[in-house]
Amino acid sequence: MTTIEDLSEGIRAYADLHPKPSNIQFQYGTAGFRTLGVLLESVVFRVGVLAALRSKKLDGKTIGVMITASHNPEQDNGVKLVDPRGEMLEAAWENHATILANAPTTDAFIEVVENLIKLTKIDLAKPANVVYARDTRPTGLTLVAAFQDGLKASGATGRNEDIKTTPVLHYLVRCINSKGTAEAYGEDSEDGYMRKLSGAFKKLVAGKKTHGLLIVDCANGVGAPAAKRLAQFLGDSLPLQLVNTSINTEGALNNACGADFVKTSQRLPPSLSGVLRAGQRACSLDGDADRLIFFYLDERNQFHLLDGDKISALVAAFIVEQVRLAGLEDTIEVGVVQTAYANGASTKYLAERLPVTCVPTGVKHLHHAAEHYSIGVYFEANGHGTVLFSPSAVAALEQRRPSTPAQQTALNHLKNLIDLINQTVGDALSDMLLVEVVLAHKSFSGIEWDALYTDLPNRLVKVVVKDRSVFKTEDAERRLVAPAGLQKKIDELVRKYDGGRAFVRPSGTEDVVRVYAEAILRPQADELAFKVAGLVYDFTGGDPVARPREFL
Ligand code: 16G
Ligand code: MG
Repeated sequence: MTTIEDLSEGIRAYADLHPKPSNIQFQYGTAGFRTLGVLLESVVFRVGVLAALRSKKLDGKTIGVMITASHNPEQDNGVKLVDPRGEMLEAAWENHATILANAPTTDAFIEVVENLIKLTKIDLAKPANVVYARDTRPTGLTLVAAFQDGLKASGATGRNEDIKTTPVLHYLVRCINSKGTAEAYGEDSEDGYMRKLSGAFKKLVAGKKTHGLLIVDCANGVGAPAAKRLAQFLGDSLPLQLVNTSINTEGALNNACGADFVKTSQRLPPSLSGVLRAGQRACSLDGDADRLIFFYLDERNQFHLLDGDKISALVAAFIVEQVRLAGLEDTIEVGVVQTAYANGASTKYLAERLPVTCVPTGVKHLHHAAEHYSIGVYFEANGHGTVLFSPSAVAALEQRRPSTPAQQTALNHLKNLIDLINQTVGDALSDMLLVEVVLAHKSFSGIEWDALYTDLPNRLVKVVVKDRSVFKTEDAERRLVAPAGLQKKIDELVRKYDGGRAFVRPSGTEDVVRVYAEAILRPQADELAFKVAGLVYDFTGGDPVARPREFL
């Protein structure tokens, strides 16, 4: 397609097959478009056109598209775009995506496409290349077909990767675009990814003891086939027992299992009771395998969560240690990025050892902040995160001439970590191997890892309000600026609680306001959360009769 007329004609030939539902407004949010899968056909068709345009805009570089709704219920689906280096879509284009998705008719859609081409000065003569994949959801295949129509309508070349994890798709995008350059990221195939990760893992644990069988809860999602393949590559270096692998059982995806279930309900997936033994460690992936939560049962069969904060503490301390052992502490600064949801005890533990930054919720904020450190460790408490090695850190590692065998060993470890850790996005399988490396090096079981610090009791509640857009935050979402006066009331309340901390923010993914509270004692954390929720409810002029009982 080299002219606007050709493109308009192409779109006209397909767009009416995928009309926009009239009563819905779509929004490209923190995780792309996400809603009931059956409502998304028009959106994915248009994302096909958008991905083609994005590729043309970037001189034919390959753009990634992932069809997934991650940890959401099985009937939901979603779609997001991946930029050429494997990172999330540039913010300005999120806006373009929303506009394209909401054009009410084919004519209106063609008009906004033409406007976008003019506005962003796209040369339509450039090629368009797109690689795409989906998770295991039942609506995935139909949506892929609609998406392919979008590619056909715009004359783009598509590469169908079928069922893949979100992090593998990000990996592939980076590999394809960096092929043949000095920054070549790896072989552009899932097996290439498996080889890279497992190869680095084996080098990092050579001569160390891993702690027996690791149970992996695959959330009955796309992580299951990927973990199965990874287990073959790992062989004896890390025995895995995969559970919740039923990707074809209706209703099973993310149902009472997976990282989101474990983190939110703070308990063992019922499917693991009788499977997980006391002292043994296990981990849960989410529905698209970009989030990871560990846990174990103690000798009294009590459940213990090892969440993103615990992963961050374990990994950051290990990397700091290796940098020091390599004699590079003056050259490489390791820093950590968290959000307001990070447990206060984790922030204290980390801040005593290295610089810590707090940013608003959402992976893109953490990712960008982590890029400012030479080695940036970022994890959300919910288990999404990774470690970024900056070009200057990579160069420092390459140039370093070690003067002792111990320095040489630490240097090798750091270089292998670059290969082990997915540099494009949080990756449950890569993070799982990373945790296992550190545990093997430290001879830690889950119990010693958990003992790095003790979580402050905390409570998360959501409040349904009339209009969540009236809630405005500052200071990385830790304080409210609107509605006026509410923050002062929260401050007065928090002061009454020993070790109390609480904050309120509008959700980016649901029509609710979230309240987080922590305190030294469990009942106090609960009480503080509910009292703040009550304040939120009152301030939004809610009907007192309808005021939920637990907020009283
Ligand atoms: C999205 C974000 C996740 C964040 C969550 C918060 C990405 C890829 N995902 O799932 O990072 O923790 O939203 O949800 O950015 P909330 O705004 O509803 O609390
Ligand atoms: Mg996910």
